[in-house]
Amino acid sequence: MSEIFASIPKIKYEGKNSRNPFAFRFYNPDEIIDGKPMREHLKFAMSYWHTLCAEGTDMFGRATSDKSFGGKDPLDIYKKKADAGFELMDKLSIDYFCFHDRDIAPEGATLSETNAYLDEMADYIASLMKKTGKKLLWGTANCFNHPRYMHGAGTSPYADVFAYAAAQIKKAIEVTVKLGGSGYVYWGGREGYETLLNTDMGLELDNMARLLRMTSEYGRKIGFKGDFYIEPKPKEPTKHQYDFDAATVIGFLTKYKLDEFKLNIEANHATLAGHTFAHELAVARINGRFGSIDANRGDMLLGWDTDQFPTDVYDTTLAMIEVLRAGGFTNGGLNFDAKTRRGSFTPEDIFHAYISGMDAFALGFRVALALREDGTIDKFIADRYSSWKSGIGVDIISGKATIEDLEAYVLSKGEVLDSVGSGRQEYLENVLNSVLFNL
Ligand code: XUL
Ligand code: CO
Repeated sequence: MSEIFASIPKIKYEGKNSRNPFAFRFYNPDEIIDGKPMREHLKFAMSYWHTLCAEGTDMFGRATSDKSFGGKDPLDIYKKKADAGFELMDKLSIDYFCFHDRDIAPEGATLSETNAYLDEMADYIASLMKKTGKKLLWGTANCFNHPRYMHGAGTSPYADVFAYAAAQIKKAIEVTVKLGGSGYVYWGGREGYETLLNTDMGLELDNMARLLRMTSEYGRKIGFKGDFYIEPKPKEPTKHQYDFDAATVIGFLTKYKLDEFKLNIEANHATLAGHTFAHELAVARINGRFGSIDANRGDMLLGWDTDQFPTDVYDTTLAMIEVLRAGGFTNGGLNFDAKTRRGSFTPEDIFHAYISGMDAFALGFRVALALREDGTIDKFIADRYSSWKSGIGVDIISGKATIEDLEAYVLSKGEVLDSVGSGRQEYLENVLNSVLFNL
C-alpha cells in the first residue's frame, strides 16, 4: 500500500519544550500514568466523517479539499479513504475510530445494493484492523442526510420512513458488531421539529423510543456487548432537537425505561445548549449514564456547531476532572468530532489539528491528575458539605428528621447565617491556575 501522507512523519512525543510542529508536547502514548499508558486513559478516536469525507463545503461554497486520496471509481475512493485513515491513525498513535455507515461505503440505488457495498467495505476495514490492531470505538447510522429523512427518521410522520431507518440501523449495528465495536451511537440527526403547527410531538417521541428499543434489542440478540449511547444536541439541524441536553435525554430514557443507554457528550453540543462541557459530563456521571465523549469546541461568538478541534486547556482540564470522577472510560473514549476550518485545506492541516486536540486533552488530563494529587479542590468540596456528615445533616439524609424536627431545631438554634461559608470561587480558580502553570 503506497503512503498517502508521504510528507508527514510519524508523530512522536518530544516534551513541552519542543517547537517541532509535527511532534506531541504533552501526549506521550506509552507513558505510564496512574497505573496505565496514557493511550489507555485517553482512548483517542479518529472521526471518519470529518477526517476522510468532509471536504470543506459550507452553505456558501464548494469543496476546498479533495478527500478521494487518489481513488478513481466510488469503491476505490472508499478503499483509499480507509487506507488514508489507517495511515493517519498509525502516524498519530490513535488506537480507535468511529464512523457512520455512509462514511465508509458509497450509497447504491437500493438498500440491498448499499448493504452490499457496506459489506465489502466492512471486510476491507476488518483486514486493515487486523493488520494494524486499530479498534472501532463506535459505529452509527447516518439517518439524516438522505431526503427521505427530511422530517426525521424515527420521528418522521411517515411510517415507511421509520421502517427504512430501522432497516438501516439494523445493518449499521450488524457492521458494528462484525468490526468488534465497543459502542453504538444514536445522534438524533433530524429527530426534532420546526413548528407545532404540523407536529404530533407525543407520537414522535413514542416512536423514537420504539426505534431505540427495537434496534438495541436486535443488537443484543446478535451479540453486541458494548454500550449504546445517545448523543444530546439542542438544535441544528432542527429548531427543537428532541435530545436537547443530557438532562432531557435522561428524562426521556427514564420515561421509556431504556435503562441500558448511556450518553455520548459532545463539547460543542453542550455549549449550544447553554451549558459547559463539564456540566453535561457531570449530569451524565451523577445519573450513572457517563459513556463516551465527542471532543471538539464551538466558538464563543458563533451560535452553531463549528466542530473545531479542542485547544482550550481549561475546558479539557475541567472535562478530564469529570472523566476521572466517573472512574475513567470503559467502553467509551475521546472521539474527535472535529474538522479543520474550510481555509485549512491541506493534509498537513489535518495533522496539525489532531496534534493540537490530542495535546490539549493530554495536558488537561495531566492537570486534572495534578489537581487530584494536590487535593485542595476536592478537600474544599468535602469541607463545604461536611454538615451532612454529622448532626442534623445525617438525620435529614437518613430520613430520621421530620419536618417538625427541623422546625424545632431551627426554633431552638435561631438564625443559621453563621453556618454559611464563602464559596471561594476566585481562590479556587487561582488554585486551578497555579497547578496548571506549574506543570
Ligand atoms: C452532529 C454530530 C454527529 C454525531 C454522530 O452534530 O455530532 O456527527 O456525532 O452522528
Ligand atoms: Co458528535
